[in-house]
Order: sequence, then C-alpha cells, then structure tokens
Amino acid sequence: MSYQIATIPGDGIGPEVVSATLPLFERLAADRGVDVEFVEYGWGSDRYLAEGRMMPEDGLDRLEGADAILLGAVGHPDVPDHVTLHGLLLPIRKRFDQQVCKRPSTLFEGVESPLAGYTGGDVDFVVFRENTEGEYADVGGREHVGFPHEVAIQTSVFTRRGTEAILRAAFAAATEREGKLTSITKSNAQGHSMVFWDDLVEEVGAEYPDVTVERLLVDAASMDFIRRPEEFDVVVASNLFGDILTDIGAIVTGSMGLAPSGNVNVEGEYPSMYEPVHGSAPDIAGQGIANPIATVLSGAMLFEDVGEAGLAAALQEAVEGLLADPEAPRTPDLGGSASTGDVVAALEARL
Ligand code: GGG
Repeated sequence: MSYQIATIPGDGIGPEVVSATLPLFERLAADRGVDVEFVEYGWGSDRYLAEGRMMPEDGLDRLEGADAILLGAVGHPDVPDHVTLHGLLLPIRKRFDQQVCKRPSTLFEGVESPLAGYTGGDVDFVVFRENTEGEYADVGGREHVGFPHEVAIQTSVFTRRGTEAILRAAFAAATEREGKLTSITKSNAQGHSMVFWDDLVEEVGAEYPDVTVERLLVDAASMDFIRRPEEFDVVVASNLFGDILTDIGAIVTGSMGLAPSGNVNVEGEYPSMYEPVHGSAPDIAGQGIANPIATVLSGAMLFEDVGEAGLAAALQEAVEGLLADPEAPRTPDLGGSASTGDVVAALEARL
C-alpha cells in the first residue's frame, strides 16, 4: 500500500519533534515495504506573523486528499493562543469531521510516576474526547467592549450526532478492553447540555449491555485521576473536560512528552490527524531536548488507523523497550540529559 501523509510541524518544539521522527517513520516503512510519502506544510505562527494567517485560505482543501495528517504543535508567545488554535488546529478538526479524539494514558515500564507507589503497567486508560463541538464551538461574541457594561457570551454546542459519535466510539472501545466506561460531565450544574449527555449515555449504553458505566462529575474525576488512576479504563468526556483531564492523565503517567493522540474521522471520508498532546513548549524550544516519544506514539496510532498494524506495533515495541531500559537515553522531562536526536537514534537502533 502507499500513503500520503500531510505533516504540519507547526510551532515551538513541534518542528523539532516532527523533523526528528519523520526519518524514523520513513526508514521503518521502507524496510517493511510500505510506501509512505510525507508532504510538509510550513504553516503556523511564523506564517501568521509574516502574512497574517496561520495557513493559506485554501489550506484545508490542500490537506483533504491526504491519507492522514501528522501535526507537531501550535502556540507562540507572540500570538494570542485563540488565534493559533482557531487559525489552524480547530478548523482541521472541524472541517474533517474529526469527532473522536483518542488519548491513551499508559504508565510504561521503567517510567516514574509522580504518584507514590505506582509502577509500570499500573495505569492504562484511554480518554475519548468529543472533538468538534461542545465548549469549543465558536459561537458567541462580545459587546460594549471597553465599557463597564461589556459582555462576553460563549455558547457550548452539544448535538445528538456529535454526542452519539463520541459515546459510540467509547462504548465500542470499552467492549474491546475491560468492559468499563466512565462518563464525565458537570450535569449537576449544567442541567441542559450535560443532562442531555447523560441521557445519551443511557440510550447508547443500552446497545452495549456488557459495558459497566460509571458517572463522575469533572471535579471528582480530576481528583480521582490522581487518587485512583488505576481504576479507569475507557473514559468519555466533552471537548473541554477531555482536554483538561488528558493533561492530568499525561502527567500521572510520567510526562507530557509521552502522550499521543488521534483526532479521528470515524467514517473515513476525510483524513484523521495525529498529534502529541503536548503543546509548543516555548520554554524549551530550540534547545533540541524535546521528548520525541509522544510524536512517535502518535505516528504509531496513525499507522494503526490507516491499516498498517505492523508498523504501529514495531514503533510501540521500540518505545516500550527503550523506556524499560535503564541505560537508554532519556530527555530531561524524564529525568535524563539526552537530546531529541539521541532518543530517536536509540529507537532506530531498536527497530
Ligand atoms: N500538539 C498539539 C498542540 O499544539 N496542542 C496545543 C493545544 O492547546 N491544544 C488544544 C487542544 O488540543 O484542544
């Protein structure tokens, strides 16, 4: 098979982790006889600062023909965060109907959790985050700007189509895993949208009688991701809650530098997009010390979803082997002093 993968390195450490990992993907694919072509798009905040747009007007049209998209990171100290997000990342998720965001949190063998008493294998859950609507809907406005009676309104949007899609994906994953799903809301306070979410959990859940459902409010869930992360298996949450919870999931499993994600177009009509959960990390950008593993694991998710399970498994095994090896290089986020390139070279040696 042959695949064309669009890459958007983006900002900050995004270009560092993407440029370090692409040769690894290319060589692995070539070794296994899989034809992969990466087409790079240099969009992001530098382009915004030079030309006033994060991507060209026809940017989404250009991406549409790709088999998948690999993104590095977006965010720049000189550009407001809502500009970078609404100028690049969110339009891709929305236009390509990437309704399902999958974000696994795994405490790998050999990785230290900040939580006392947890070792490799103790934490292993996946968050299904609704990805194209909810609290991220671009609906609202501001009036009377600068006056004492200034008002800002931001409306959340929960549709039956979007909510059912994320719930179905999460329930289906739960049947493949341990048969346990935790649904996160704030339905005690948000009596319209989140009670609707709860109702659909009941409705969709009836189709999956073997899945046990736990419901948690997001405040309790935030606490329990730290207090008892080992008890979670599949977690489903709205766009904003999923975003926040997956940062907690990443840090309790060792580092933001290990957390991958996939923004999935379930019907396969449009390309899905894979990206490390971490952002552009301007504090370490340019130093060559960003952890490339989240990008490698995002690549593994990409290959799995396009149908190249062999490539995905090889990357996953290489990462697991490297992390389990106390002599292997580690970037500073994992307590080491290795560079991005050192880690990729060690992964390549394992592959
Ligand atoms: N690598 C992804 C990235 O740059 N994320 C920045 C960010 O703030 N993302 C928000 C989101 O995932 O909704």
